[in-house]
Amino acid sequence: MVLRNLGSSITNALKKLVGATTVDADLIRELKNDLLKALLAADVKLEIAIKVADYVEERALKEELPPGIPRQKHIVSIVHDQLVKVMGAQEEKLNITPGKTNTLLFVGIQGSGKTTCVAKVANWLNKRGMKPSMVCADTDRPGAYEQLKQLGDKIHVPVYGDPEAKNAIKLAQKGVAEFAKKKREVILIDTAGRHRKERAMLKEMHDIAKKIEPDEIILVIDGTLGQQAYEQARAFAAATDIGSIVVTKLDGSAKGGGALSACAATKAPIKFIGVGEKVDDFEKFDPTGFVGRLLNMGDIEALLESVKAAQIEPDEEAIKAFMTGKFTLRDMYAQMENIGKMGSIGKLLSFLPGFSQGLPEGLEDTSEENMKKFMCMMESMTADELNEPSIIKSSRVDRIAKGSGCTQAEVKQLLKQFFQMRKMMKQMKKGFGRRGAKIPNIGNLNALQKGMDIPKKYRRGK
Ligand SMILES: Nc1nc2c(ncn2[C@@H]2O[C@H](COP(=O)(O)OP(=O)(O)OP(=O)(O)O)[C@@H](O)[C@H]2O)c(=O)[nH]1
Ligand SMILES: [Mg+2]
Repeated sequence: MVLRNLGSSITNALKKLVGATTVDADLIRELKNDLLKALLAADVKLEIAIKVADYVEERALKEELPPGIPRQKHIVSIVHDQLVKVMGAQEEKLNITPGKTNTLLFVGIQGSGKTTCVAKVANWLNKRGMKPSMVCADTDRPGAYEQLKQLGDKIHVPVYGDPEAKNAIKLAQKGVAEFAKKKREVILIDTAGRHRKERAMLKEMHDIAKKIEPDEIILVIDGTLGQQAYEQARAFAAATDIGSIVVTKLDGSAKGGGALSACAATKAPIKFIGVGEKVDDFEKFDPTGFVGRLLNMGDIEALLESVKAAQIEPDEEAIKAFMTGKFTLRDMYAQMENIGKMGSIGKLLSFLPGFSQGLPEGLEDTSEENMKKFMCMMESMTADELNEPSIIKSSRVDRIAKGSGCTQAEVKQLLKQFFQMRKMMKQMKKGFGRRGAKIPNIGNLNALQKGMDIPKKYRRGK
């Protein structure tokens, strides 16, 4: 079903957010647009998609962070919450009171899956030890009674109906009286399919509901409907009091977004979903679990954890040392170890004062391999060398190269980059005054590009 695609495109948008070094208004707007696109692609009605996306943006921008929660995590939970809210917030039970006769009235357009759904719910109740029964109040569709009877025989649930009857209201009343007498706990009433523009049919539905006074009216919606689902649901909600929704046919190529729109139109919760033609192809609907699976929350949580593990704030001393040029290979090594947990070189820069923007796109992969080599080389160095790399002359270069399985040129490359970086730090310090502990936000990468020997093709503005 396409709702899964909805899930994966939102998941991708969330992963982009989680992996970002900084979360600013631009990134939140990007997330909002991705969310909007994903909802529209899943056939969610435009107004509803806009409402969800706008609300996510507003909350992400305005809400204060709960203590100890990273902004990324907070925004992920906002997206999750909003989607759950659209779907009805919590798992809802059928309105059934044990020990009394409960009536459930099923309504919906032609072919939406009502009759199948009546049998599915009856089967579901039967398996849970209740005593269901089914009434065919469809006087419109040829063979309606036979269809329900066949299903009833299969699931061992009694069926009331009269293929010759013409009055659906009377038929429903008779059926309810019959099963109430027999002390069946739940009476499920199947009705004729109707179109939202067929006034007489909608009135008939309204009249059945008025006479029977069911404990719950269940709107059966075809999950493959798409955008029309909203208007359908609204017309039904206007004609009668919809208590819950069952979305059917979510097994095939259903986009499912229509169902989300239908929920918004009736304000009624989805209680079950149909996922196939057989009576057992039926699931209880739990919005939190559903959205969690849809968004692949397990994956996102794991990613959030890895980001947290890598988010080791540089302390004041480290920043001072950094800014006064006392940056050693040891510091570089420690930073790289942190990066290893994250697997992204761009993240290194977010630890360094002033480089909140990360590396230009495309550079990360190339550099990551170099970084691994650099780490091997550093492991072959002595403590003195790590503390003061300027003592590394040619014989030491040779030893380090052999010890790390790298070439001498590569060792020299590491040293060159290190010294350039240290020089750049000194220059930055001059540029930003003497308050070394303050983190400057330079907002561009020019200085870094000069300092890090970035290949021309990756440089900005070249
Ligand atoms: N794939 C799939 N097919 C379904 C599902 N639910 C119902 N169907 C099929 O949809 C078709 C219509 O189902 P019905 O239960 O007869 O629909 P209805 O709303 O009672 O139809 P009318 O009484 O004519 O208005 C049948 O072929 C069912 O097998 C479902 O969850 N998945
Ligand atoms: Mg039917």
